[in-house]
Amino acid sequence: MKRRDLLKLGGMTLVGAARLPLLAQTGMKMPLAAPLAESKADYTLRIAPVTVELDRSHIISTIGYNGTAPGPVLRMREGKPVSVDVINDTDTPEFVHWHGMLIPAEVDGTGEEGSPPVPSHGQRRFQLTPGPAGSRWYHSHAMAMDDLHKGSYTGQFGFVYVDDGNDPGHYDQELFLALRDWEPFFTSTMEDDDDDTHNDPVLEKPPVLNTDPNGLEVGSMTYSINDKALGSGEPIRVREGQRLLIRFLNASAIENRRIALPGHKMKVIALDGNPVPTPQMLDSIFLGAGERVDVVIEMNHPGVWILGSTEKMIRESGLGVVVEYAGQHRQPQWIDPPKAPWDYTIFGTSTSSLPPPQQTIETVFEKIPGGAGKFNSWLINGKPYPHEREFMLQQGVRYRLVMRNRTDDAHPMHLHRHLWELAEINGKKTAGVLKDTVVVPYYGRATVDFTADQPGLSLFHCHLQQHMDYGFKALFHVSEAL
Ligand SMILES: [Cu+2]
Repeated sequence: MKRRDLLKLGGMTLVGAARLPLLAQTGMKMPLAAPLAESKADYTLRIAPVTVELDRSHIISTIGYNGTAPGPVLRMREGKPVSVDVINDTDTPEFVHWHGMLIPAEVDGTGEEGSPPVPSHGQRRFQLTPGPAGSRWYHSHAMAMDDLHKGSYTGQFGFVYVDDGNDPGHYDQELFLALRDWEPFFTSTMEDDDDDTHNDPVLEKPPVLNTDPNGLEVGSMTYSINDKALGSGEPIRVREGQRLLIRFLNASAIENRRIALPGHKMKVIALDGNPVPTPQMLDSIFLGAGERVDVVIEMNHPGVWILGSTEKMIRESGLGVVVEYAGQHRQPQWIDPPKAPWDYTIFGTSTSSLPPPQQTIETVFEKIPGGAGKFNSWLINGKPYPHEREFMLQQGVRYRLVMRNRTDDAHPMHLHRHLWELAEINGKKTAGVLKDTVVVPYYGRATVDFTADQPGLSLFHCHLQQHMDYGFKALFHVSEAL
């Protein structure tokens, strides 16, 4: 049976009359005692309006999964096929994307790749084999354009942890913390300092800059970690001597973030869910939209602390959580960490254990200020989406992807259904760091290597929703090996 048939089987409406012909078609044997209509999926996600109580005086209304935002942490076993029923109680078709999973386009949850939508007031069953192991996540992949109540602006996000059964368990508590902003609005003054700064040479700065006025961008003034603003909800309660494993996710549709826990170092052990060759002890970590960072923290500095954004305004507007040692009662403390540029290459090694790339794909990113009327538009290689059959790849071939960012923003770039290995960031070489998203520094360059091992369409895009919606995406066509 082909994957496509499985999906058809899974995605069909649960009406008895429609069932039998499909089963006959696929040749699948189904015991009469357990008709599919009554078989329960391993997981169910219900998309519906939810309220999120950020704090007692601030309750927002959005769309979420299973009555909450973020949705439940789904734990799956690597390589063990699962079924997921997605029920859509809203008025618009939806896509549930499994970010970081190496799965067929049919179940990847991306309209551009041809994944079928979950119809409004309908449902669809997805069957997928989770992998690779590590911190993955699921979120809406619907287009939003100028509707800030759609796609990744809503509360449709949650963690999936794919377990390989080999967790050595060297920690006392495991926490899943998603960084979020809420109530987005259009603005012409993005006054945040989301740590886009770097001291590297600006290799891709154009000799002549486009000085046309910028279009409106998306901003926020309301933040949380998971569903609570700083100061509301329960603190993270710890004891001296404990080890905390925190899996961070930047689930923002809008911005990159820097996070610190004063008085403590964070040992970065995995990026985008994949263990790094060279773990590092750091004062703060940086996450582009869509990225995950796993850290281990030794609780060796008793007190009451704020774990949160290094930007005062954002932290005080909710992006933080109190960490309280047993027996300590005082005002939560914040101390600014030393400034340090984020450098992916320190987590790497000198030589790759993977085969060298055979071909190079060159990409250049540009912004057209006001190119989409009120908003900016974004070009890859001089063109907005779609790039008619521009990126034709062959299954099994290892590619080097060069991303040249000729804009004044840092862009978190993501390639669906593939894992890439960082090769070079702003001229600094590295190897062994496996990721699915990478922040390409402003006027900078990132180079990654990946094997085109998933046939079909794979979407390559900026993970900021507005950038993606206004042109910053392309399809890689991977032709099946003969
Ligand atoms: Cu972008």
